[in-house]
Amino acid sequence: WVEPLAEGAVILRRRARQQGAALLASIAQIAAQHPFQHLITPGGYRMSVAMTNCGDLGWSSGRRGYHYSDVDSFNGRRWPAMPQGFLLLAQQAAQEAGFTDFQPDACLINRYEPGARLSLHQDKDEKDLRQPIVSVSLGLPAQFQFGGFARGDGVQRLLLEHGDVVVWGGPSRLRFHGILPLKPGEHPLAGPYRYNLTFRRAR
Ligand code: MD5
Ligand code: FE
Repeated sequence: WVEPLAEGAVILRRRARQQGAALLASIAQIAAQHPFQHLITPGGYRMSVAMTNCGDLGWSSGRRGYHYSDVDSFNGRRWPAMPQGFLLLAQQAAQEAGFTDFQPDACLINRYEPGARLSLHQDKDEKDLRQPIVSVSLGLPAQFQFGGFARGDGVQRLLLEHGDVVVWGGPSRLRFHGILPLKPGEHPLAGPYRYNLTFRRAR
């Protein structure tokens, strides 16, 4: 069932729960060829979140900035195709939230270990910001911070749990957001981690 969070943003609680094990198995397959990496920010910091990608394009960060690339800088090879189940889930969730014809070409896979966090930021490295972002949470729960359109605006907190799907579109596409440091725990399917799949139309 669809629960509006803000204009353009809806949460589909537990929407992906029944597919959780299959999604995690696909993540493991992708990571076997394209390992999770702690990327370096343009400011020179090592990210506490580890990342890999699938789809035509993958998000990356380095000293020269943030960008999308069709190859993994770890091994110079193209990212693996999005598994059919990833694409179907992203497209169905977008549709349920009112976004038809969502054609993601990038899926960033974030892995949070205990203490890992994502500080407040906006996602604006994509060409067409009218396209929504679909995010799928798996494994350990995390506190999500959901802010306004300026860094200093107040933030709402939202607990994101295994199987939760959020569609960020319309004006909410450009809200500041982040993840508070992950609390340690053990998830029956994901072990000590939280994973997040982020589906985007990058170009
Ligand atoms: C996560 N990842 O839980 C989040 C899920 C990232 C990232 O933020 O950039 O990898 S995506 C949450 C999101 C995306 C776009 C807009 C908004 C939230 N928003 O307006 O709040 O690992
Ligand atoms: Fe983000």
